[in-house]
Amino acid sequence: MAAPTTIFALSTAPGHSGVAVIRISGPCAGDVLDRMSPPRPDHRYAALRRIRDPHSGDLLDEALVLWFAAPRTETGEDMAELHLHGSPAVVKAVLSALGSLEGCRLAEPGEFARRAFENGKLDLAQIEGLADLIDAETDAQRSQALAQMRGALSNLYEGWRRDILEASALMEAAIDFSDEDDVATDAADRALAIVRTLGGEIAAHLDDGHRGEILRDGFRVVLAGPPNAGKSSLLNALARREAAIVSEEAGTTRDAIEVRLDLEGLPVIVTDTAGIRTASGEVEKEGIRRALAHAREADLILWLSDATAPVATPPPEDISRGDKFLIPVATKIDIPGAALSAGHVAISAKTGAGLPQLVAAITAAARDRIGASTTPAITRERYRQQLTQCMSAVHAFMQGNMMEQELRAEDLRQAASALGRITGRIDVEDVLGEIFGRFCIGK
Ligand SMILES: Nc1nc2c(ncn2[C@@H]2O[C@H](COP(=O)(O)OP(=O)(O)OP(=O)(O)O)[C@@H](O)[C@H]2O)c(=O)[nH]1
Ligand SMILES: [Mg+2]
Repeated sequence: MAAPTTIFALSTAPGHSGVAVIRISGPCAGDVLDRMSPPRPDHRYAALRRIRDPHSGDLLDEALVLWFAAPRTETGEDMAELHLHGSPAVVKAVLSALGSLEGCRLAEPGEFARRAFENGKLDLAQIEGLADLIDAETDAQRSQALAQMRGALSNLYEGWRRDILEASALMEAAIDFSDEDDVATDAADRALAIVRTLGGEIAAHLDDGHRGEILRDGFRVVLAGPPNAGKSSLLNALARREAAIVSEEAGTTRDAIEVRLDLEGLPVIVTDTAGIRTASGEVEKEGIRRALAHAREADLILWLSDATAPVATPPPEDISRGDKFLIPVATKIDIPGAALSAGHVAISAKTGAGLPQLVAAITAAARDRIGASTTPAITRERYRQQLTQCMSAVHAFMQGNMMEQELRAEDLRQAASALGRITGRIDVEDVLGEIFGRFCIGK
């Protein structure tokens, strides 16, 4: 294999900032420092240096420079960091100087993480945890992502894979000793016992109510109800800004409008939708179709009714999935004569009355679904698919005929491969591009 090229990129957000960090990884990282900011600091030390253009000798910046010698680095390669003054002009000048050096080029999105994976520094599940940590917006997301990056899921899945490999070894022994009945039966029984326990653990892990995925993606709350119920007014009150247009005209909202809230560390996405009624216009009809679709996919529906309306409109049958998924809300209780009905959270978007109670009810529903469990949860559909495949191989093994030892050994191989694909131990070429491509440049 040819020596890898040396890659570099701005690793902090572009724009004006106090500091901008450029990272360099690859065999020339040390030479780059020797040429642009000599002398090179000691391994893992920082030093103040003048950064110069390697060809003209022009002074580009004065900066803190760090040197990390392979293999104890983030990517496993030689690495350097330049902590420049955070101005677009400084960054541009230094990037262009780096690009002029032979063997150096700008990194592609996710390329630092990819090298860390290829050099065995992080496995795929850990890298996906790292991506989630960079994207985390709330405290609970941060803590889930950090645990995953530090190996919480990888350790769980690798532990299970080791159990399967142990069962596989027992099945191989059963095959080798198939003419000695007791030895073969004994080995197969022990394999079966291991797989049974494991099957129970994986089934419990899969049956998690999608809490890890909801935490990662956000708990989805949909504001629904008849036109003019006050949905957009409530959205604005929750967001504390004029996110949606409010008017006394019925049928104002057409497109679904989303705001993201952080409720006690839990990520909550609130969506305002078109008022549901029998509409005649095509645009409004499409708005209502979308409103119903959002409501069906919601983790929680707030069904709003105007407390001053003569008759309350009940939610349509096809969006109600039981009490757990719907909170009835009576709106506009500041208006004299508003009638309060039992079981409703009563609010006024105008005065703010009842909003703390409503927010508390949303937070409680989100906490109930996401939970505060100490065991790591499945955070991606990719893991769920592999775990499901693993489970079907485990079932095939448990239900299959133990006399057909080769077939049972094959079941176990498939179960182990499914788990290995999550951490990237095997067969992962097809998912790599997709996973790393979603990172920004410099990660
Ligand atoms: N007094 C009072 N008026 C309110 C309150 N909430 C909403 N309104 C009024 O009710 C009317 C409709 O409010 P919107 O928030 O636009 O209602 P909506 O449910 O989004 O309506 P559509 O988008 O048409 O479905 C507006 O004139 C609001 O000012 C409230 O708490 N108190
Ligand atoms: Mg509206």
